[in-house]
Parts: sequence; structure tokens; C-alpha cells
Amino acid sequence: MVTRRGRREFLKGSVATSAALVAAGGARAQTADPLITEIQPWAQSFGDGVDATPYGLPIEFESDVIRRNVPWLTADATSSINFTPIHALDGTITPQGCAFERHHSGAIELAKPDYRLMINGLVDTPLVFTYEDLERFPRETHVYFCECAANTGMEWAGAQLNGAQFTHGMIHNMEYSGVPLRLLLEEAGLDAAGDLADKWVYVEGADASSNGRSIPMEKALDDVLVAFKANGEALRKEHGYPVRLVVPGWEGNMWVKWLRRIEVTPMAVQSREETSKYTDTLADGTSRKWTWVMDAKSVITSPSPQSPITHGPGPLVITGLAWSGHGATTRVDVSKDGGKTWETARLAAPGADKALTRFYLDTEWDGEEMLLQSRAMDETGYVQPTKTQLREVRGLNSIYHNNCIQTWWVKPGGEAENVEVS
Ligand SMILES: Nc1nc2c(c(=O)[nH]1)N[C@H]1C(S)=C(S)[C@@H](COP(=O)(O)O)O[C@H]1N2
Ligand SMILES: [Mo]
Repeated sequence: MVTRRGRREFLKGSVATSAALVAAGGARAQTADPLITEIQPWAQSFGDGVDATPYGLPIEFESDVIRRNVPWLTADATSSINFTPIHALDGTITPQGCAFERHHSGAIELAKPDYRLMINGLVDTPLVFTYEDLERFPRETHVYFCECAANTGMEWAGAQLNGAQFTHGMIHNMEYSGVPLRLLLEEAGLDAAGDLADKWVYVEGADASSNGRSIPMEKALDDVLVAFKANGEALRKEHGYPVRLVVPGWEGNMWVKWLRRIEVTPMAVQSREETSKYTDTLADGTSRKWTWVMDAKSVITSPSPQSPITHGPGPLVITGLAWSGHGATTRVDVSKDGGKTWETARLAAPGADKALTRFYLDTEWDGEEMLLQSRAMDETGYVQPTKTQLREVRGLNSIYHNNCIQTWWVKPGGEAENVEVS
């Protein structure tokens, strides 16, 4: 493999077999390097005892890998958004501590003993569950992405925010444990609802905003979870502790946090969050209501503006994330020339249903500028559109559901910038 890539020169006189080691100049013993030749302070005394950190946080050297917000986007921090540092993460699971937050009236503190979930409306027996009641229903565990419909929403009119965290960071991907909503609805009895085909559930949270949304019964009975654990531990306060709704593949706004009520209704409620907000403006100025599913999308997380190339020409790992609300990601292509030519990337694992997929392109950088793009395909055969294609339908004044191909202009020095290609 190394020979095929023409790197024989690098390997001469070296025992290393790892291309990365060679590229880093680390293959040959650096006899003058004190980090190799001298006993370092951390080896001259003891480290911290096991009682030092009952619940661990990232080491101080990683203190820049944090959620960040863009203050000018919203009037204040309680009805606002911050962004996952996707440029600095690898794999697919988002740690809760840096997973983006979106609140309409702030993150509330709701203790388990005070928690109640009511199911009412067109059911045989209206019910109220405590947290402990929920724990006694059969449970499932699944990994799903949650993407705010406004992710990439600032980019419609032009390349705007300089970093993958800000352009694509309204997304997280966690392993949720919870009770299928179907089981709770069946417990309340759906006979009273009659023909389920045209019924809805209206879901709302315990926070002041309530964030009420209508969900068609077909989805409610399919894969929606009433979740209380994420990545193995309790949900964090900001993600809806103690219970949130998980609506796989559908826009984040429907993932109601601090879930307090589920009403079976004969029609959609037409709440604020599904009329004046979370509807899509089209090129002709009309609005399209209810785009629930998040279409296939991808982004290169490194190199990217916050994760520039810090080495010279030679081996380069290009990596990013891909996802689709319609199912599994089947393929991701990467372009270095703004979409003229494409190479198929390697998926770290076969694409999972409605969950993030990590892709890698192990390549050779010639030190010249690149116009990096990625393009996702999902199991329905759908191909992520270019910005031009999307604008033909949606125009420039849209906000939500921007899943277009992103371009990073990587300059000869390795820095990257958010740009558009036409
Ligand atoms: N109760 C309640 N649920 C809510 C919201 C809210 O403000 N209140 N925000 C919604 C929006 S718009 C999104 S994108 C997701 C964000 O979930 P997160 O904060 O866990 O990232 O929660 C949704 N659920
Ligand atoms: Mo959202």
C-alpha cells in the first residue's frame, strides 16, 4: 500500500510500517529529544489517587472541545442554541457534556419524584405515570441522531459561519434507553380513538415554552421512544432530565424534553412550533408545512476551519459525519476539487438506521489548495444535493432543512475556510 502511494522514499532506513508515523517524522529514533532521553516529571512522582475525581471531566488540555454559541443569533441565552464541537470529535457517539442544546425557555430542573407523564385525549383510560412506573415497562436501547431543523440554516444566502461546529453542530448522536411510546399508548388503550390511520398525538414538555408538537399516529406507534438514559447514564438536565421523547430521523423540535403530556387527538393541533416556526419557505415565497424527516446530509469535520491541517504534504486523513432520517447511510463520496471529481470514502462501520456514520478518506495531500466536499447517499437511493440544486427549490430566504453539500476551501498552508462553489 505504501509503495503504491509512492512513499518508498519516506520509508528508507526505517523500521516503521505505519504510514502515519512516517509522515509525522517519528519513525526514526530522535536521540536528542529529551522527551525520549530524560525521565519526565510525570514519571518521578505519583499521579492522582482514585478518589480524586469521582465523576471525570476531560483533561485540561482538551478544554477547547466545548459547546459554543453565537451570541448575535438570538436575543438572549434562554431561548437559544449552542453547537456540538463536531470538528474535534471522532467516532459517532456524542458525549452528553458537549452535545448541542436548544431551549425555548431555558433548561429546567425537574426531579424524578416530581415527574409525571399524562396520557389523555382519545384513549380508553387516561393515565398518569410516575418515573418509577415508566421503569417497569419493557425497555429498548437504540442509537439515533437528533438534528435541529435549523442546522445549517444560516447558510442559505451565502457561506456565513466559519467552522463545522457552527454550520453543522446542531446535531448529536446518542444511545438512548427507554420505553417504546407504543407500549404506553396501548396501556391507555387506543380503541376509543377508532381508526388510527388519521389520529395524532400531541406531545408537550413541562418547561414554560411546552414546545408542543403533533406527531402522526403511524410514527408514534413505530419507533418513538420515551427515553430516560443517554449513552448509558441519566439524561443531562439540558437534554430533558428525567424523560424526553426520541423521534428517530425526524426534526429535533419534535424530540420533546421534560415530557409531561401526550394527548391522542383527531387532528394536528397546529401549535406555534408547527405553523409560524418549523415550516419551510420555498423559492416562490410560499411556505411548505411539516417537513418532519431530516434528509440525507454529511459534512467533513476535519480538515475544516476549526481543524486545519497542521502538517506538510503527505498522508492526510479526511474525516466526517453522514446521516439520514430515512434510514442508513450507504455511501459517502469526497471531492477535493469542488465537486468535479469524487472518491468513495471508507465507512468506519456499516451505516446504521437514523444514526450518524463516520467516514474516512485516507489520502495523500500534495500541499496544494483543495475545495473539499462530501456527499452522502442513503438506503432509499437519495443523494445529498448541491447548494445550487437546493436553492432552485428553496430560494435564499429559507431557514430550516438545509442539507446541501458543504465546501471547505483548504489553502496551501492548511487553513480552511467556509466557501461556496457555483
Ligand atoms: N420541552 C422542550 N422540548 C424541546 C425544546 C424545548 O425548548 N422545550 N427544544 C426542541 C428543539 S427545537 C430541539 S432542536 C431539541 C434539542 O434537543 P437538545 O437540547 O437535547 O439538543 O429539543 C426539542 N425539544
Ligand atoms: Mo430545533
